[in-house]
Amino acid sequence: MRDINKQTDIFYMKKAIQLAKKGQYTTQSNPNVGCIIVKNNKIIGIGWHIKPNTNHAEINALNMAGNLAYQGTAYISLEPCSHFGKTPPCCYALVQSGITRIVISALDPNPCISGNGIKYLKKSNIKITTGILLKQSKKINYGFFKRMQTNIPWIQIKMATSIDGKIAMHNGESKWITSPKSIQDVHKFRLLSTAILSTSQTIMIDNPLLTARPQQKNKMNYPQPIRIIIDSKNKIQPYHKFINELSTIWLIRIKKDNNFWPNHVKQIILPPYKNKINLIKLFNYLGQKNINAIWIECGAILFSKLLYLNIIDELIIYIAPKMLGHLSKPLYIMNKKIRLHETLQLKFKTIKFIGSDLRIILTPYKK
Ligand code: AOF
Ligand code: ZN
Repeated sequence: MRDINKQTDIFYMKKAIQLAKKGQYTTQSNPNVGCIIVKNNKIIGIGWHIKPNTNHAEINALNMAGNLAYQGTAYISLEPCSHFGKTPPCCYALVQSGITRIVISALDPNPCISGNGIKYLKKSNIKITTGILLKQSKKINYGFFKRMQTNIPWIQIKMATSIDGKIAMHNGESKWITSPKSIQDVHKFRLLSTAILSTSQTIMIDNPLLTARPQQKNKMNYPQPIRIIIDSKNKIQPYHKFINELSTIWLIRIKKDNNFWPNHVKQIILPPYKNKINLIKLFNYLGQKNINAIWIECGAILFSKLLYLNIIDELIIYIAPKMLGHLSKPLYIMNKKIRLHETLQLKFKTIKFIGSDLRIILTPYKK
């Protein structure tokens, strides 16, 4: 009997997680949450969180279920909130609806909720089951969980290389090492991120727009990630091509310049370390600004520094079946000769063909 109940819980929780995913391009910096209300084996309410400042998933599902929710069961992919944020607590609405059982996947890592939602519901005599499909519900909120637990965003870095690990020719030429299919794949990742981070060096060399440009028409109107440029020497000027795109830009600098910048461009001043931006302080700052997930596209210098700092969560490496030769530019730069036992250790996570290229996702081997 217990097993049958568990199968039923998994069945509905899967649906709640699918609903949660509908918000994956729009909920930043809130989590993706889905909710299903069931009574007598029938779904009577569904809801998901669409974007900040709007109803949470549970409220949308309760609104749909109306009075039928009485004595029903709610399946929610994240612990219902117990706080007055931009919206009132979902726990109160759930108790008022007369729901008698709530199945929750993950506890909310938000310190002002974590466990308090469940405590409140239990006190109100609601039966609680937790931990159903925990891995899946965390996976759709990797950025939110990491930021809430560490105050630092989830950090992904993308590089494109040849089979011999080179990222540009000796003269800097690098467009395009990988195929159009890989480039399209990158746009999907960009769209899922809260921010895209790069450097003024990359802007000077590649002149990119750093916007997310998915091919599918239904995704074209989703909010654009914030573009963050590390620019410690104030090299970025109002005439650079990417400034013409109107999505938000943050120039991370040591001091402001006196240029007249359009409204979507903000200069952010951070304390320097040896005349450069202190990267640890930068990521802490971005966490404080509620940035859940950062997608980095940069050159070998920043890539190597971030690996050295052991601050990256995932490396996404596109490998083209090309040989650029030993005079071209390497992926990883070190300022000293090292022995084999001193090398940086990574772990393979996934590998996939993207057109004629390979996409390898790796994680650093954290000690
Ligand atoms: C839920 N259901 O659908 C979501 C929750 O500022 P607010 O009021 O929107 O609250 C945001 C916080 O609420 C967010 O940090 C997270 O802890 C939780 N999100 N909770 O019960 C939802 N999106
Ligand atoms: Zn809520």
